Amino acid sequence: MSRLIVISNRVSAATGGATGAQGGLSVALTSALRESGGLWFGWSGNVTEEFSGQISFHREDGVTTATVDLEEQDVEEYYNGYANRTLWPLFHYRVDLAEYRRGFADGYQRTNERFAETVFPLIEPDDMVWVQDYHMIPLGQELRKRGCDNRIGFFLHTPWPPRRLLLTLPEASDLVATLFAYDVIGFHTDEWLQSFVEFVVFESGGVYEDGILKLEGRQIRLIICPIGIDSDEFATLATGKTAQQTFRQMRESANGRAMIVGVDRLDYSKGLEERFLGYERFLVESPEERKEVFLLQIAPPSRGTVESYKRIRSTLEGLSGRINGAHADLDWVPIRYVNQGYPRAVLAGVYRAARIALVTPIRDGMNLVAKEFVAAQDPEDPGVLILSRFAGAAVQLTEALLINPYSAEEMADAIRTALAMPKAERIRRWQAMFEVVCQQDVLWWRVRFTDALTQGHGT
Ligand code: ADQ
Repeated sequence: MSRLIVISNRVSAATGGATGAQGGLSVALTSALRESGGLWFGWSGNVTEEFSGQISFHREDGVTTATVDLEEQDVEEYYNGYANRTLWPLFHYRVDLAEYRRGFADGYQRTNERFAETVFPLIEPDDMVWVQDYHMIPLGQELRKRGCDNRIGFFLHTPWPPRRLLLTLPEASDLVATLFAYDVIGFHTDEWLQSFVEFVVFESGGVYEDGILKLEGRQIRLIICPIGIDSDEFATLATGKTAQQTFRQMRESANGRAMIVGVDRLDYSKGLEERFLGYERFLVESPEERKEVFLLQIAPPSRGTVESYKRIRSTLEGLSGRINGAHADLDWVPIRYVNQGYPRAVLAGVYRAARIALVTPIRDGMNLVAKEFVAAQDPEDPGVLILSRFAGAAVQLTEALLINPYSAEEMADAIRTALAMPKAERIRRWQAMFEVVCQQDVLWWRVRFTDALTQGHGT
């Protein structure tokens, strides 16, 4: 068995990184790393005066992590800059928010070179290298330049944008070309994969056939590999003591009303503004039903130093204030808007107490909240999932009420449909979704990717 080397921007499972998917992801990767005796490399999250490439090793639960500090300029240009202000908005179709600056692009490239320089000496001849996410697109190529001929795979956790959107990025073709260094590239859905293929075929002259992309004398295997959650853990959490306690608290404070829940990082890609507007429309259109429900929106702030995140935060504060001001009564507030994170066990109890979940991103690579909600439900009396068509999860969770989040009307209709849905239908829909969530869990995802990497050595 080859050792697995995982490389991602942030390593620490406990402290939480940019993608926030630590729970299941770290469980899945940790077990693979433990079994294969590999290691996990990335940024420590710390800033140093001058980059030294000095690695801090840490060993816990049979897993070795190796981290490196970055200079302030790296963090500014690579992380806050190119990753969060250029690629993230662009990859979520928000060209209007994307900032294209040579300084960011250069800092991104430089930092990836630094990562490659640092991690390369740790890689042994038979190791399998797995690079995660948009922070590290050029890393594989930088490893190749240094003589690494190991199998190297790349997985993208976000959507891949359509060709014409990607073309707005000045260095798009060069960035895409760095991906040709990988042996396997994985996407959550066929849609993201096809967008990538279209770019490469049109702009770089590649040929795509039977899952293999051929160009520049190389063969790259492209796979659809939707990430899952640790469904066993989540279903167990949902009936545990903490979750039960939370469940009771929520039901008590709901006072007989149906709870609609939203749980998201405070990010413009999550469609929170659209969600509030859709919910407001429901309040206006359904005077009879509106006081029978309330919306609990949990949204811990993320990437708070970036201007577009400050803006979305203040927009949501304004909107929730306006909606509550216009509709609240002496004994009822339509939106409970909470800006903090909670332990997973508490979230599980919140999900279970909800009658409806609103998961309405304008774009999302996958969306794990949708899957966590499903896993946490009571099989005898499950809630209804209202899910954006533009989340990767919509491909698997077809029994959700699928909506277009840009349409407040569709959202309001879906809330009414969910409230009126007979128990038998709720159970039928939930069972179909629960089966997928359990079968295609995070372990399934990891094995699917590493199997492809084991077989698919590019030439
Ligand atoms: P994210 O954009 O962070 O991940 P998501 O998949 O929804 O989005 O994962 C969020 C995680 O954070 C969930 O596990 C959720 O429970 C947790 N979380 C959110 N709010 C929380 C709160 N208030 N308290 C505690 N925990 C909270 C990126 C991509 C996604 C993709 C994942 C994995 O953007 O599309 O699904 O990576 O590939």
